[in-house]
Amino acid sequence: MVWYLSPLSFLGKLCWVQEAGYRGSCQDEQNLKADERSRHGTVTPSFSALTRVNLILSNRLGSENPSIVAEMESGLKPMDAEELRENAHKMVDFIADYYKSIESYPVLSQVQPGYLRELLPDSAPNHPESLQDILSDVQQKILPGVTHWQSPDYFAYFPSNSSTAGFLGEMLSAGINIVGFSWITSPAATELEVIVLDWLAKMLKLPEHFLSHGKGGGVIQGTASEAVLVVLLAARDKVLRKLGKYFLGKLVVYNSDQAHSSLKKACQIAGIHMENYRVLKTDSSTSYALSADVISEAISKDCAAGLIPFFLCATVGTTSSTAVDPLSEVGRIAKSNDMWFHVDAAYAGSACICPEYRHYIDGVEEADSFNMNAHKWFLTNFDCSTLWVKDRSALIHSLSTNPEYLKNKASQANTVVDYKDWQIPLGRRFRSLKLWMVLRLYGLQNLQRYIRNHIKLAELFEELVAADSRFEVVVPRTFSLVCFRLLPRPDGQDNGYKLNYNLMDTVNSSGKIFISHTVLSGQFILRFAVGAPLTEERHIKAAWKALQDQASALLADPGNSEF
Ligand SMILES: *Cc1c(COP(=O)(O)O)cnc(C)c1O
Ligand SMILES: *[C@@H]1O[C@H](CO)[C@@H](O)[C@H](O)[C@H]1NC(C)=O
Ligand SMILES: CC(=O)N[C@H]1CO[C@H](CO)[C@@H](O)[C@@H]1O
Repeated sequence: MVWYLSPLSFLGKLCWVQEAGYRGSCQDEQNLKADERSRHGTVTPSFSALTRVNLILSNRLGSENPSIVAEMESGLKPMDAEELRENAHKMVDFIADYYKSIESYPVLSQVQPGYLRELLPDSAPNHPESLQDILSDVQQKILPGVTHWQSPDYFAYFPSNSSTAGFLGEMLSAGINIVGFSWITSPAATELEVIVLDWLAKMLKLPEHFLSHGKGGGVIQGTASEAVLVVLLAARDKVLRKLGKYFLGKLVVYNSDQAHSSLKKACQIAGIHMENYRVLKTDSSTSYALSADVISEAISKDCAAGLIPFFLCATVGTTSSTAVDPLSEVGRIAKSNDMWFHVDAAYAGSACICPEYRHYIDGVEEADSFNMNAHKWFLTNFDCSTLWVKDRSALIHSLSTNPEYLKNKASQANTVVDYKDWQIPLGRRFRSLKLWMVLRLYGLQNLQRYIRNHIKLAELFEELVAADSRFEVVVPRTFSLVCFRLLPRPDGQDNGYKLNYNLMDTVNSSGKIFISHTVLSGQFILRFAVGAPLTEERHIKAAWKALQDQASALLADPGNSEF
């Protein structure tokens, strides 16, 4: 087995990770583009964008440089240290320039579906092209199709705040490029992950049983979706080992109507029958948190019908409105029914490193597993989702394999962690490096300050909304997300649905800011999530002004009188 790294794929990775940009003047590029298009037509759709960037890079690099062309003719030299140094410096400049000018781009990409096929040739070039040309293409053709998640005017979904530390860790990981499935494939990768997850667990004051010295431990998954899938599999197999595999059709999973769709997908993958996937109702009386009575009632009903409740997922910081399920109560119900209790704190978990927000995960002691996305609100570049389990053997039981070709002394002796047995894929990246960088380069106090600052900015936005009687804040703000809406006219027909949809649509398509929406109790709600890396007070104020101006225009338009 050979895993292969070239400077070209390394550059493509840097570029991809950070949605890199390049400020170049490329007058001739336009002509070249038209020329190429007429010669080549459109691109084959089946390449992934990343593969394409790498392919373009590997084919173009060197057309300016005769020695590289000669090398390629006599046999490719894909990892030359000096070439890497030179080109990686250029790439870093390119990315730094992107961050410097990020505010000049429309936040939400303004392209139409299929735009890129028009711009790229339909097959890969035969001869190398230059890095300069490719970076020009990134500027001219790729960046217009990028939605700028790191822009200070980005307020949609949840943030994905990158940082210099996260970036450097990602860069180092791409540079070393190990595939760390077993301890032996790079002991440092496994051991650093164990240590860093223990550090983070202590910062969150997670219960001792999640730490590596006991029966539990932490692992980095790619996403919260993978995290919930692996624990669902562990829980499923644990109960089926007890009851027998024919009981699969009787297993019931519970979450609230505010929980993330990833659990539903996990059920589909894990073979849980969809009619046994329970979506429990929440409403404004609990600010959209699960209520213990609703859960108990659903469980009793299922038990009476001969079904087997086995998995209960609570959310701390729901995706719609950052509702917080009451973990202690929910956990006690799970325990008394012998169910696996999973806590999804993908977004809000980060805030719990601050003592004043830690109480939101009180009750996590009851949990069998706990998940938080460091790539959302913890300055760690995507992807890095941290998962802790109370009993790692359940996970390993479900996910381990032991083929001959992977056998080695350390694994056989059972003295090491082999993370391949804690996740779906075999191969895994050295992701702990970036989390380690973030923790070391910033330190706990700065990270706390950073969370508090975002929450303060969200508070400011909430105050601005509350001070304008045309608007309302829909649910109390808990973290850095504000849910609000423009109030409909009293005689409006659709309870403000169209009015608010149009408000979102016009501000988004202006390119000035990017917000998203949700629906709560049938109401169309606007979501304003603070947390992009460069957001400051002035961006909040400007965003609010854009929203107010648009609202005034919409309300003044006689065509909107039915709202
Ligand atoms: C974002 C989010 C997820 C899904 O995250 P991925 O890492 O993209 O799978 C799951 N749950 C909650 C509460 C989230 O906010
Ligand atoms: C924001 O507005 C855009 C452009 O009008 C629209 O296509 C998009 O659906 C909106 N974004 C979200 C997240 O709903
Ligand atoms: C390094 C980086 O980009 N992180 C930023 C994340 O967001 C906060 C608050 O807006 C900034 O202060 C950080 O600099």
